[in-house]
Amino acid sequence: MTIEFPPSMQRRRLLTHGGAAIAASSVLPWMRHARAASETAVTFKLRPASAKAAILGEAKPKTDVLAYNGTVSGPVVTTHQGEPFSSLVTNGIGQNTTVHWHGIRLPNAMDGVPYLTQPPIRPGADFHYAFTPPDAGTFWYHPHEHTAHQMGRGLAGALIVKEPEPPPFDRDLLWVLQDWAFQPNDQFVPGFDTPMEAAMSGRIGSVVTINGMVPKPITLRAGERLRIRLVNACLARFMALRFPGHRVTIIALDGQPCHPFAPSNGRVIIAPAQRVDLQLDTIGEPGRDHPVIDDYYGRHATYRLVTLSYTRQPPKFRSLPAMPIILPPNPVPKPDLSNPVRHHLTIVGGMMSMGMAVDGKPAPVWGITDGHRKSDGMEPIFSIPRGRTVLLTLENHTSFWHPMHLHGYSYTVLSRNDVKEPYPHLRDTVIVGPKEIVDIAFVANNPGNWMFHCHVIEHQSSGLMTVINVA
Ligand SMILES: [Cu+2]
Repeated sequence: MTIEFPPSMQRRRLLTHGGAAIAASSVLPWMRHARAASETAVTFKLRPASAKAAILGEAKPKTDVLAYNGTVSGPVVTTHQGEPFSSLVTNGIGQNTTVHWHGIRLPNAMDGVPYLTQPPIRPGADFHYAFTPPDAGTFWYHPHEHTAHQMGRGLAGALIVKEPEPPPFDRDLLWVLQDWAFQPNDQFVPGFDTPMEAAMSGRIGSVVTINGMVPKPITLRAGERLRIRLVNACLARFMALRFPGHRVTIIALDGQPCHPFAPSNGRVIIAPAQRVDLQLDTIGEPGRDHPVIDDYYGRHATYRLVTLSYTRQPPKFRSLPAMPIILPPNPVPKPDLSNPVRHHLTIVGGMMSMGMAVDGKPAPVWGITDGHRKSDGMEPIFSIPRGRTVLLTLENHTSFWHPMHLHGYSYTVLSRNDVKEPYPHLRDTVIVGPKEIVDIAFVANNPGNWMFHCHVIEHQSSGLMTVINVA
């Protein structure tokens, strides 16, 4: 089984070696003896730079983008659970940048947050990232400096950490989802990160792409079992994907395997920065087409994301659907809820709290408070003793949805509005709806200063961020 990408995205495989057995312990692999450097001398080179991309299809003019190694979305970085990985990033754009390896539980110095975990990578300079991913799953990478401008122009890519033993899917599909606001001349609408975008729901583009291109029909054969890895790399767009004619099963969230479950009302909700791994059994008839629909923003904004197009071949010999495939669990330590450290953070701001910007125009103000004070830049809002379980209550006082991302950790989502989650699961980015209260918990086993922020990028850049310290 291989991970399939469009031909334009195929890249040489990075680290290919036999799978090492992963001990299911709470000890993070980088704390164990790393393998000799000579065994893993391969370094994945990433160079963000200006490029032109055929986002709208080959027949249309190309769009000026920012791209890792010349492709939008970026090259698929494939690595292996528990094995050392490294990447040399050379800044080819005229602006500071960094790379954040979203969802990976890695050492703080490798987290890619400028002025917090590293100095920014200046134009022409480089930075060497190295870490050993403890968890197999679907992750991604993107800049954490001038994020709305750089990610909004194309800088984002998938990071796949493979299981030691490949799960028995017939095919493994990757869908990096991005959206774009185009002008009639096929270039981006200028003015990323505007006060208006920040005050509302962020920049939501009109063109949605899979792996950097307006999708063509995806060919399927009846009787196959597919893994579909969804990565929402949009600045601000939420999605609710429906697969009429199919039953889909969610098998992992934010890279972390979960107890397989059918999405509520058949809608696979995926917020900016979230990932969902689906099992889709191709139970359609040979020769038939089935749409994939996104109806997150209601009836008037519903559109067909892509068409699943069955070949005329007879079904592969198999009776489908069968039981869902359960992915092996990752070694994330279980929270001890008998005596947790408790904290409560409140999300405030939005349209109703426009402040005054320097130029006299109103500017939105978002923020996170602990009840006494508002978060202030890179100053930690609280500190947790290492090894303790944290029970963190997130309260959203605003009228907007916020996908809240904690760096360096995968946390358990316990409850919403005091109602236990039907399927307890791990996340690195959880949606906190308008006026909603969400309880999360994690074992603070990874020391450092970790960013905690909304992944609607325009919200983050106008204040919806803070830092949590693990001492
Ligand atoms: Cu937000």
